[in-house]
Amino acid sequence: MGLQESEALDVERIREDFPVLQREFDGQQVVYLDNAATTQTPKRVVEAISEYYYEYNANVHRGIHQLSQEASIAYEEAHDTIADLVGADGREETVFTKNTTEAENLVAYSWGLNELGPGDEVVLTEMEHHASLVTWQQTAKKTGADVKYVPVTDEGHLDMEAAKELITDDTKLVSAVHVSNSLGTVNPLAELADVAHDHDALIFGDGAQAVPNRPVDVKDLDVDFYAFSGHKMAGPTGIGALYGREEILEDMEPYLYGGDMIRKVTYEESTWNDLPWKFEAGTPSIAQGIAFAEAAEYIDDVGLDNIRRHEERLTEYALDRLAAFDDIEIYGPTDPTERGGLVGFNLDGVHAHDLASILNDHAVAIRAGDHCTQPLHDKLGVAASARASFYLYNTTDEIDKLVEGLEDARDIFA
Ligand code: C6P
Repeated sequence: MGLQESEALDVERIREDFPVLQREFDGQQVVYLDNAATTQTPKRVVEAISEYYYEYNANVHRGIHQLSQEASIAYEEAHDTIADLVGADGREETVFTKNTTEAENLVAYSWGLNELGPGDEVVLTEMEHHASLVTWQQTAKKTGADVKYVPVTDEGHLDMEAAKELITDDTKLVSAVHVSNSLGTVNPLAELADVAHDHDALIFGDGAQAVPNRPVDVKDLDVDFYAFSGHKMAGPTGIGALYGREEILEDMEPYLYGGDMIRKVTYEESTWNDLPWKFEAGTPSIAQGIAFAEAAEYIDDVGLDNIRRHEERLTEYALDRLAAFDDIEIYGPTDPTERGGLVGFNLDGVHAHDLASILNDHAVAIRAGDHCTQPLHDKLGVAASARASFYLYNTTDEIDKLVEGLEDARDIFA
């Protein structure tokens, strides 16, 4: 299979949008398979940033002058675009944050510290990223609440029967990763939301690995909070979003205090601005916010269903090729339609870091480590795993190069 053969996407055309993919190391063209960490940025997103700086760089919500008005409108409209991307009811439900991690912390500080107490429970999954796991673990410690974990089965799925037992009337929040960044598992978030709501608990969906590569509708999922990062969806670093149900965000305390998040300030008292600005204190990441919206439009133009199908196809191909070796252990579900576009694995006798280093000699970029899921790796009985993760510009030829690199690693360590 080659570059042209993707049924879902014109990959050859798409690759022209990403100049970095032309880079060569020692005469070898880079094969970028570290997209779950950060995706590459298409020209039009980079251009949105330079256009802002060249044409209308100014602070937002502060100036009467033309440049500030243009910047304010573009920054505000970026919220509408991001709201549309995930089916939120508008900018009121769409807070810009630095990334997914900050969105988790925003809810933990603003909601968790005020709403949780002794006897309350927060239910997470065993496959949570540290962004959620550490945040809720520490929030529980501060408030006296307990944390429980929905187990992961040997096949890499959430044990939903156990989830139904664990989520009780004591549960105040369920936080679950939508697509696991280590196993690739797509979790039944809507089903978890039903269980949480049956017990009057809120549910937080971590969409860092879902929004970039599949259609997401927060209303269909019926989640109360949902977070994602710009840099994993063809956008810039330094920007992400928190979706929150409007009535919940209205009731929440601000996360950071300062300029722009207030309505009226006296020496004694302050009142808060409208949503979402109540949660965006100080000068925000204006260029990044505008480029975030450009990235959302880019992936929407390509078609999120097309991206999902393309990733499924690449995942199926990678799973097939890797499964052909009996010294490779693959983590997560075996069915490519039940997982996102990434494959975590280990090659017998070769540490994941050594593997990544040998692959780097082949100009193949993968990630090795615990992928910020240390407890999950402990459960798998390994300190680290190698992970190849795909995006809309990857090809089966690139997966062949990954496999060539693995064969080289095997020869070196044999
Ligand atoms: N995962 C990875 O290589 P930030 O860093 O805030 O943009 O995203 C945090 C995060 C939260 N949830 C999930 C499921 C994630 O995958 C990530 C980021 C990267 O897997 C860096 S550890």
